[in-house]
Amino acid sequence: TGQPITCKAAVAMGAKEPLQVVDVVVGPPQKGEVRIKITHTALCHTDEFTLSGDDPEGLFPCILGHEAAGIVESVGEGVTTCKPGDHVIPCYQAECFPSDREKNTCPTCRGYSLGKTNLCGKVRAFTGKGIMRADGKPRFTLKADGTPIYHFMGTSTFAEYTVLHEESVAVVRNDAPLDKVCLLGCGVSTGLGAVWNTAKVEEGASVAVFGLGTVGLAVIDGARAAKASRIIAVDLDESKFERARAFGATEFVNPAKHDRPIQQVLVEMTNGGVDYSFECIGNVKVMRAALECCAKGWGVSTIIGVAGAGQEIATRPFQLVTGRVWKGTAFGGFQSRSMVPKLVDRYLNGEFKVDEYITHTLAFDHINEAFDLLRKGQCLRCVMTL
Ligand code: NAD
Ligand code: DAO
Ligand code: ZN
Repeated sequence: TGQPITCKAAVAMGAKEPLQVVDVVVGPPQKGEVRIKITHTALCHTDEFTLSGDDPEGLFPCILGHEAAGIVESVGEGVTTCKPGDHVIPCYQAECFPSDREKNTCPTCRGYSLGKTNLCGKVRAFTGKGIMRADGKPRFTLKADGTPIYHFMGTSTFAEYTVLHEESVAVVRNDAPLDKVCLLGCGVSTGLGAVWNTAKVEEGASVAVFGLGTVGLAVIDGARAAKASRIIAVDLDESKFERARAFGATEFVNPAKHDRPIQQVLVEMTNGGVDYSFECIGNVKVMRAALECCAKGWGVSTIIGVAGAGQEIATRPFQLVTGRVWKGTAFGGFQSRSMVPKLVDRYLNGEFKVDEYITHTLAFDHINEAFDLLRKGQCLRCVMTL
């Protein structure tokens, strides 16, 4: 079997500390594992959330990163769905194999669950603890003193080489530009899928989108592709409106410019409420507004934003009694390994945007600057080259 590889990784030594770009040793892939040369990685709020120390599942030292692309370097025993040289997108939401569903060997997926959810739990017990299934250990150690370094979300893409469970690897076509399709590993796919899979927006529908970052813009682009008739973009930062228009938004609302609740403003604008709304911020008060701006009888509100640990949502139950529906989505409801390659095809077909989210590019050793850009809210996606 393979040899350990010494390479650079950005290690989070502790909460709130800047990442340290240092030498790490990446063990060979064991049974059911894949070692990947990461070529490009972006970062997103979940990396920052864990680094901030607020993530109850956060472990240190760890290697963060979950929105990336790369090339398979080697595979462990028994791996059949990818081979060295394959271009891949790591998937933080894993997907078990059809044989698992048939034989009931996945702890969460059953034959009958197909199509009901993408939340496969095949490797969740390990990825949540930052370790690998084969031996319960991480594959990373610090070169300097051999300290074990935990994995993150089953992906750990802030490293030149990483090791994933086979269930977390989506193989994509070799002509896809890895510096762009890395974004399909999280935010863009999430927004598109929320519209297409979770809410199932239909032609002619009215849509309200709260928060115009990468996720909200992807919702707008997905709603445009679904031929929504009105796409109302909501953000406190009006500098976001121009880009939202380019993505397909038709109307723009700044809640701070109104002296009454934003849900009331939207209900008036739409003569009774929107057909679909999406919360793309992670603010529990906005989640309430997003539900309550929906049409009585059928309006569907989808929560995408991730709120801080311990926060709770509230509304009057009468909102649901009178037919509004509250939903949520993780990775846009896409079955990751099987659907991400199809998303790559559709992107290359020109069906939705990807390149337009990349507002910054940096070399990997400038990763702490990328975190600063994210914290300042000036950047949609910053793609780093390894
Ligand atoms: P972002 O920070 O780039 O965008 C958030 C936007 O919301 C900003 O434009 C900001 O100005 C705006 N905003 C903030 N407070 C507001 C308010 N009170 N009213 C109106 N607008 C407000 O974030 P992003 O990368 O687009 O991610 C959005 C959320 O989606 C995050 O919480 C992220 O963790 C989550 N997310 C969820 C999934 C999932 O699978 N469910 C996947 C990826 C990201
Ligand atoms: O617990 O079974 C589970 C699924 C956990 C993954 C859910 C992720 C949702 C939010 C991710 C934020 C962006 C990376
Ligand atoms: Zn499963």
